[in-house]
Amino acid sequence: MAFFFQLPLLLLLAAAHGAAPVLGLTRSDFPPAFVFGAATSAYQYEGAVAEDGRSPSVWDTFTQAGKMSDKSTGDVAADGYHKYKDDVKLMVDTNLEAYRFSISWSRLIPNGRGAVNPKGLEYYNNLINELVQHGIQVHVMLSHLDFPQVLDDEYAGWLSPKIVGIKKCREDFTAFADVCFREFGDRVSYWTTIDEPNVSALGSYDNALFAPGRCSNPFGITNCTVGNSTVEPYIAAHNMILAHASATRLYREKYQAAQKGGVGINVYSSWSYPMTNSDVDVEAAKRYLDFVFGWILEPLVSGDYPDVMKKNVGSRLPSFTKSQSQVVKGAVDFIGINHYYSMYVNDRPLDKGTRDYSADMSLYQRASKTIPGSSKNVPSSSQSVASNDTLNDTERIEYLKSYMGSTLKAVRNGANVKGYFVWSFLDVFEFFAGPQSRYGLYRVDFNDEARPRQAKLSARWYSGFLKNNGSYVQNELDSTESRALQ
Ligand SMILES: *[C@@H]1O[C@H](CO)[C@@H](O)[C@H](O)[C@H]1NC(C)=O
Ligand SMILES: *[C@@H]1O[C@H](CO)[C@@H](O)[C@H](O)[C@H]1NC(C)=O
Ligand SMILES: *[C@@H]1O[C@H](CO)[C@@H](O)[C@H](O)[C@H]1NC(C)=O
Ligand SMILES: *[C@@H]1O[C@H](CO)[C@@H](O)[C@H](O)[C@H]1NC(C)=O
Ligand SMILES: *[C@@H]1O[C@H](CO)[C@@H](O)[C@H](O)[C@H]1NC(C)=O
Ligand SMILES: CC(=O)N[C@H]1CO[C@H](CO)[C@@H](O)[C@@H]1O
Repeated sequence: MAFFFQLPLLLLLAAAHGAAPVLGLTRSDFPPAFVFGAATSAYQYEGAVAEDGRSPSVWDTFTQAGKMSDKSTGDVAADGYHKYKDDVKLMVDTNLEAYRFSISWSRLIPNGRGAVNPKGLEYYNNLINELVQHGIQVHVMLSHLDFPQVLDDEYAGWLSPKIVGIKKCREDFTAFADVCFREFGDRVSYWTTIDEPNVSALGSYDNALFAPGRCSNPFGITNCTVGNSTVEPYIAAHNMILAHASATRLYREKYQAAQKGGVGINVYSSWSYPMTNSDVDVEAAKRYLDFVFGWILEPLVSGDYPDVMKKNVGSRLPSFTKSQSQVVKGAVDFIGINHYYSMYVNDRPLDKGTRDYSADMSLYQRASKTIPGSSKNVPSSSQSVASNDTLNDTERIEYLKSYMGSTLKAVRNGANVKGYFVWSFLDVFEFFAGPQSRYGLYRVDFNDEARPRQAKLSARWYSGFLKNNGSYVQNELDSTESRALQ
């Protein structure tokens, strides 16, 4: 099984955990077939939300209702729908070897199922052709948090509470995947079905940070009026796993022989460290991994959820029928690992009352061993880096160096890692904070209608690394720095 690391440019803890930069790291230290890329996603990048036949996704509804803390929307985002050709040129400047983007389901199939939108098809064909012509390997994500609003209206999207609904959701996702494999599979060999099911299940159905924003009190960030935080995240993730498996099976049966590609899923993957050496904390750190990775990956490996999840969640955790279990088991050609940071974990007795996913984990987590106050989401220190709008983003370069160095160590230790993708190629509309959060190698000016791009120092650095086999010779960095800052 192969792994693609897809590392968002967040901080930091990994640096404290043996991710020290490997001195003398060069492109050719990595196997030639290893790919270095960068990524974006449809809603975050494209804009043009009401253009050329695209129908709304749940994120349009969510942001247009003013649910982002800064009231921002992705209506224009980075305007990639109109600027993709220029962006591919920037990718060429960056010597990017691979690019991962996602397909807007509601642009390609506006009714959620049925007729394909010719304009949507044309856009993705153009983008893919542009990449192929420039020798950039194409990686496609099928579902990156956005989802046609019509399907949410019809059967609550990933929830599909009735059996028929569940089946239908799977059918619709598989049919969407089928269109993508059929139309683009001659040029695309790397398919990821679903981005971070954990994040999507919890953000959308537990804490309501993400569209469609369902939750039940007291678990949401808002006054919850619709949803059920104790059960819905588990149902959603269950359906995502089934949908993933179903699309994978379709690809294997219908396309793989001719197209020779593969299908994977990507998981959110913070590592955990026990806060103390006590048995209960060590146990809690393992339980954390079972909840974070195991929730999604254990079914794909063994056909069932981790035991500790079954125990703590009980009847709220859906179960796989025998035949579902067979479809799910082994349904993955590669795994994408989205890594942001690691957590310190303490045991906490299981609450007796109403529990959601966090409570089911039965632990406390915090981003720092020394700074108390646990963070439910990202450590605040990482937000400050993302909100730093400087072009002189030396911290981002340090972060990349250190993660790439650790990835190289893993490769040398025998890990079958096949690639590394930076999140994000350019600044995009971030799901957590709209345009306030900037992870891009390229800066996008969201205050300017034309959305101009500017290379950050990290783009120059990455470009040099990829081109010059060694690149971050200091004097070169100095000269690119002055160029980047002009
Ligand atoms: C929460 O929403 C409900 C239903 O819309 C409303 O009746 C209630 O007043 C709201 N509570 C608060 C604290 O806003
Ligand atoms: C959520 O679902 C569970 C299990 O069906 C049920 O016991 C609970 O009352 C529901 N909670 C809400 C807020 O609807
Ligand atoms: C860029 O940032 C680094 C580290 O913070 C600093 O040493 C350097 O002087 C800065 N360069 C410019 C041109 O501001
Ligand atoms: C932004 O980052 C630069 C260099 O990476 C640093 O010098 C500067 O202090 C940071 N600014 C803020 C507001 O954190
Ligand atoms: C790249 O650099 C490494 C280390 O300096 C060197 O061993 C290798 O031969 C170089 N490869 C190429 C293709 O230049
Ligand atoms: C346990 C775990 O990793 N949960 C993460 C899943 O995604 C949410 C974002 O919605 C994170 O906040 C959680 O930490």
